[in-house]
Amino acid sequence: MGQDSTILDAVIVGSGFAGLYAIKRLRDAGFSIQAFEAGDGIGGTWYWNRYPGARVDLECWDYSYSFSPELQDEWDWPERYPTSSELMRYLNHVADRFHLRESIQFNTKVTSAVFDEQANLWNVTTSYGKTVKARFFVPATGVLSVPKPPEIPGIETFGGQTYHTGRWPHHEVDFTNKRVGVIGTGSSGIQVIQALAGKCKHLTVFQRTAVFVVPAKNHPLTPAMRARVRATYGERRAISRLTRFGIAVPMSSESAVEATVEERQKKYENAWENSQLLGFRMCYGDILADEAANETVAEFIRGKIREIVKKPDVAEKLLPRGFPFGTKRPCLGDTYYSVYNRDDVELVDLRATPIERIVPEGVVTSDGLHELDVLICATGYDALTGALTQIDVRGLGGRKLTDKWSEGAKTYLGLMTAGFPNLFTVTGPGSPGPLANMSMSIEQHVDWITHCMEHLRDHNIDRIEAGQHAEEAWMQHVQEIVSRTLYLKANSWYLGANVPGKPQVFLPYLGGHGTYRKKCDDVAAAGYEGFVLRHRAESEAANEPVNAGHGEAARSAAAGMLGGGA
Ligand code: NA7
Repeated sequence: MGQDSTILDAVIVGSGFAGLYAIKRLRDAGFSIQAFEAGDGIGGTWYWNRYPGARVDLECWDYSYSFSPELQDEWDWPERYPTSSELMRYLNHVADRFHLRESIQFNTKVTSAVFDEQANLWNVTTSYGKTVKARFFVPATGVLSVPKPPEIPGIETFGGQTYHTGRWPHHEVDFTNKRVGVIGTGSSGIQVIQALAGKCKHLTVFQRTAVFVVPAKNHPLTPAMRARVRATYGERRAISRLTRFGIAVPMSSESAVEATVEERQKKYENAWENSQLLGFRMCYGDILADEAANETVAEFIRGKIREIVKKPDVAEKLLPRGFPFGTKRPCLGDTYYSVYNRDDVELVDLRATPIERIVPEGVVTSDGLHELDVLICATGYDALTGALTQIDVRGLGGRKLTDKWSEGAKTYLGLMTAGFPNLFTVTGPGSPGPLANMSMSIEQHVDWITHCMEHLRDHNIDRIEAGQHAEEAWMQHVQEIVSRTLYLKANSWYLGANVPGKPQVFLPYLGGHGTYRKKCDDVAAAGYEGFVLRHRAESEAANEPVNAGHGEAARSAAAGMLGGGA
């Protein structure tokens, strides 16, 4: 892009799904880039999440790159839901096939990124103390990458081994004859509990909130199954790009409350037997919007739990209550409820008997000491914003990103945040991100960012920034869409509720992947409406925005654009 060879076009942070694709796309477009990765290998979230039972909860056909038909055709997934090690194998293959490793500096944490507004450059400093200059800063740091340990008094005094699922060691952990405790029953906890039941001496599950767990129906894939998907893979991907969740699954527009009991039962039985993560949500159009509709699913699943779990008092504790189905991410598990029929698995309901402290011997709840040799914290992440706010990011006027986001993250389209020019957030807060197929969301964002950077290069524009009014309008729209749903009725990580002191703002955009994609494309086609662009010459002269004076126009354009709804 530029003349000075010491100045990069972009610094990318991370080498998970997003970082790898950003390296590929930006390099192919002729940009000079450097990626930094904190780990000593690629994989991002999957590099760190190697706990027993770790696997993705979307089918392999959807949770994988779509940019290369050759890659799609040559890669043989062994199972419907790949384990973390299968995903690592895949991502390493991608890195090798497209020669991406040469652009990554491993074992290197980005510690700060400071925008030089005279030069329109990001000064990016790493853990080695070295600073590189780049026109664009592209943190592809993931939405679930900063583990959130539980804040329990005495945790540091525990005498056995302590692990967090999101920072699992890269060596084998031996559980034979160990008394293992798991705190947390989200997706990670559910997976690790299923993997360890029967593989250790005794398993104690510390449950604060019972979640909905629906059957995974995971199975090995045969060549015939793969061939069937490949025959229409292009079509499947094309449909996925238009759908609400970025997956080609038909969504019913019928109402659960208007359906008869028999109709509902038939649909729900079918979803239970032939499930995938979205199965129940797809049964009726009002499940995520209407409490009575939602309760029909919730009660169906509670009925299944009562059937599977033999001890009625344990079944009662496992019944999810107090939040609508789907508003905390449902979990997948084929054996989860049945593990509680084992004598060596114990469920501790923390609502009835809360944890008081951790001592060298184990966990003390209000009903006494639970002795443990191993403590596994499956307590989730500082999601969506945690990784970016760990970096000391400073924009115009030296303003810290953490100050700007102190009352909740704000972005325009989840792509940029006002006051921080030339910084692109991949699947950032305000985009559908984790509420759609992440791999598809990542590709859509990186493609958009690449096109945007090409546009800037072609038009000699050296600065792009989210317009303040467009950002305000977008975040209002994000809130308006979620307020039409039941999502605000749950204390979820979508809201930041799991991190004490974090502002509670619902951050993912719920308008749907397809709708959102179109909005992003329309904005770009309209000359990056709502963004403020500045030509190089103008930057040097008077800092006059190219589309300044369009403030009101941008505002009303943004408002018009937002009219579409979910
Ligand atoms: P989640 O879904 O955030 O789950 C964390 C779990 O840990 C959840 O059950 C929490 O209960 C529990 N938790 C957190 N802190 C504590 C303390 N202090 N004491 C007891 N229990 C606690 O994280 P996951 O890693 O399982 O999954 C994250 C995403 O990865 C998932 O949504 C998928 O998209 C993949 P709570 O519900 O807050 O009462």
